Amino acid sequence: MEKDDKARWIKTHCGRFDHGGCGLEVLVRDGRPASVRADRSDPYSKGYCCAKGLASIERSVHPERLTRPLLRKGERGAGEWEQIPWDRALGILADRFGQAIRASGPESVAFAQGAPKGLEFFILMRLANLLQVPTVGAAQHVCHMPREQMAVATCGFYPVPDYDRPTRCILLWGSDPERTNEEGILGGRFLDGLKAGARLIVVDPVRTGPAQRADLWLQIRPGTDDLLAAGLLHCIIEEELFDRDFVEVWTTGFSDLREAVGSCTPEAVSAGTGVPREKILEAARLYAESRPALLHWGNAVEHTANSSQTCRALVSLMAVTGNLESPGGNIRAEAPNVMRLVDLTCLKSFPGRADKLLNRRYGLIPRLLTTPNWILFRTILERPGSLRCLYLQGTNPLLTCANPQEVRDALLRLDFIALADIFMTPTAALADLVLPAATNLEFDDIGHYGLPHGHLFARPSAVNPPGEAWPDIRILNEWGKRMGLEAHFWDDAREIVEAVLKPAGMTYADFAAKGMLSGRKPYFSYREKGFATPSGKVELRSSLLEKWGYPPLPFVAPHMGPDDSFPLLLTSRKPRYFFHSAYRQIASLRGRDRHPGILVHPGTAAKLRISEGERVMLSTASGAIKLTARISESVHPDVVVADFGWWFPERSGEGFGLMESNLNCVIGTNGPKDPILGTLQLRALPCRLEKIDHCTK
Ligand SMILES: Nc1nc2c(c(=O)[nH]1)N[C@H]1C(S)=C(S)[C@@H](COP(=O)(O)OP(=O)(O)OC[C@H]3O[C@@H](n4cnc5c(=O)[nH]c(N)nc54)[C@H](O)[C@@H]3O)O[C@H]1N2
Ligand SMILES: Nc1nc2c(c(=O)[nH]1)N[C@H]1C(S)=C(S)[C@@H](COP(=O)(O)OP(=O)(O)OC[C@H]3O[C@@H](n4cnc5c(=O)[nH]c(N)nc54)[C@H](O)[C@@H]3O)O[C@H]1N2
Ligand code: SF4
Ligand SMILES: [Mo]
Repeated sequence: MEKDDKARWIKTHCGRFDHGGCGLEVLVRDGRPASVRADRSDPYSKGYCCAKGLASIERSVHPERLTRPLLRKGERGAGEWEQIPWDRALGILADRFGQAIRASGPESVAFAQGAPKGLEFFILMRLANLLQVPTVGAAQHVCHMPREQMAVATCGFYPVPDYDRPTRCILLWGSDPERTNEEGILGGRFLDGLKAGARLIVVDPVRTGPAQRADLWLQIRPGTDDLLAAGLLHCIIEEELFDRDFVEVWTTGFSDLREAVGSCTPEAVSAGTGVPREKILEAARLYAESRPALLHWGNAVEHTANSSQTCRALVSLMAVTGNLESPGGNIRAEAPNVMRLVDLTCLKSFPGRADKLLNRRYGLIPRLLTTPNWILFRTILERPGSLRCLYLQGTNPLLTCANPQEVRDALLRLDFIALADIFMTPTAALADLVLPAATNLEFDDIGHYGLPHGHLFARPSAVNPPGEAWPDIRILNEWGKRMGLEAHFWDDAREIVEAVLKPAGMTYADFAAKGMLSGRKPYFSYREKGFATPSGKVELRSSLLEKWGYPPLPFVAPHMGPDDSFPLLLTSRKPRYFFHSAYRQIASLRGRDRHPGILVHPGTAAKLRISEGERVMLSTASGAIKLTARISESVHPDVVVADFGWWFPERSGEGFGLMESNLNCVIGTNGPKDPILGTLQLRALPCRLEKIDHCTK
């Protein structure tokens, strides 16, 4: 879209720095972005905006942006590229994928998606489904699917914390909304809840910002969330603090649950989690006796090999305390009346899909849209030739998947790799075709589509994309038409947002003017309709899991403990100033966090003779990386907390230092996995920390 040349402020929403949601105003002068600020009039973010949002322009005009389609010239990874026009790039995409599909069937090609950024994931799913391609690799097994799938199996919906109504207690579990705005619940909303008087319980091994504000901070030993959740259930049941009326009328399997958590006494839980017995009792009482109370959960509960049952136990906590669908508790947020996900993704065009998922070979739940990316890469290695072409969209698996060596080996086995990104990355460097994508300032997009909070945010473009960069949805739209799917794609990709909004009876211009669209939040709707489970009740004992052959009750899995070789326990969290592996090249953000670090308790550091700022070697049974020691009282002496997602864009000549500080180098893919969702053990790994000049490797 050509922009006029008057200076004007354009209202839009932040995106691609986390799940997004803050209202931004962008000053555009002569078609160029000149300034960005928080939109104080935004009803959701109310003027809240972080350093990343303020770097939106810096990202858009960054000199290292990819601006032309690039075709590999030399060896894979040699960094020699030929700039080619879009017409040729699309021709290559269509030929390579078309040939593979004709010769070996749609199962011989795959797509992969990173954390969804806007509508592009759903258009990618649409293309996959129309082509009957079952394999779309993604991180969902470690990001939202444990919570979502287990909640839906248990109570028929995904219970989101209700910050719209006053709440008396917030139980913040494994999330730090001040750093991450997990799922787009802005940290500001959490802080508003506290200001309005809610008591706060934080379950986190790190003394985070919220932990410092908390009435009760449970400094949990990493990876023992299943035990703590079972322990709270035990106390609430044994002390009869549960909501008796709700439990009697609206749940099944209460006595089975009681039995399942029977051995999780405060003493046993204290021994396993490291949380003092008194604090466990206090937390159980505070959460159960404050009505309403909300449980605000995060990604950390999805990073162990027992993620499903941990999430089941947490939903059970919401249920037995009567907080489901209760104002100020955990509620069901309906999506606004826009095009439904099944329609946008053309899910019904691919009837046998679930049976064709690679997930079946690993016995995973038959309800996932995507394939855990470790299964995708393992299949390439273990069944040579079965997968030939891969299209990666907004993902950098060499940094974000466990065992990057395995990822690299798998990528190199493929006949053809195409990838869309906004910057050159270590993964893009191995591709045959690299496509330049646009950022949210550069095209009209819809934020939070498909997220469970029931809000959509308008992200109208402020400027044109640099050079020949295209929005992902345009790339997919044009590619789809070249695959013979003209009937299912649009003449112009700009029609996509109009089509999505049509059921709401509005145009994109109307939506952009409104800024935000919210669905209904019906409280206590189960009283009329029951819960959307086979029994119509909250299934504390899950009949669906039982039917699919999994344990129907939450249980506590064995926890990996430190040993003589690996005496410490490693965990991690998301980077405050970056999005996973992205944006280390943005100067204003890099200036705030220059080097990959690891939090170490002063006592531990003293024992190891490690000082602040010193480079150290972190080793696990799977590998070793170098990090900078950050000595901090915020962690337990037995625990270290490493930064995630690090590579060095400034070192393109030496492979970006890919394996040097990449957290996933110390995380393996051979260990235990969650049997229902395939979650890898990303946290709570036994490890060792050494001075670099002392280390044995
Ligand atoms: N060890 C460990 N591993 C983890 C996690 C962890 O906590 N620990 N977290 C997991 C989680 S929750 C997730 S969601 C995944 C994330 O995994 P990925 O999504 O692979 O992570 P990113 O590094 O954000 O990769 C996104 C890439 O998208 C590019 N990008 C940004 N915007 C756009 C766009 O609009 N279009 C295109 N085409 N590209 C764009 C960025 O430049 C970046 O290179 O990682 C998972 N892996
Ligand atoms: N700045 C920024 N924001 C982001 C992202 C980003 O990369 N950067 N990524 C986005 C994405 S895709 C996601 S999924 C979300 C995730 O956002 P969050 O849900 O906030 O997840 P994390 O930051 O991974 O971890 C949250 C907290 O878990 C704690 N923790 C670590 N191990 C354990 C444990 O074993 N048990 C418990 N109870 N807590 C533990 C950490 O100390 C941290 O405070 O963030 C989104 N927002
Ligand atoms: S908090 Fe998230 S949505 Fe808000 S400005 Fe920062 S990155 Fe953007
Ligand atoms: Mo995520």
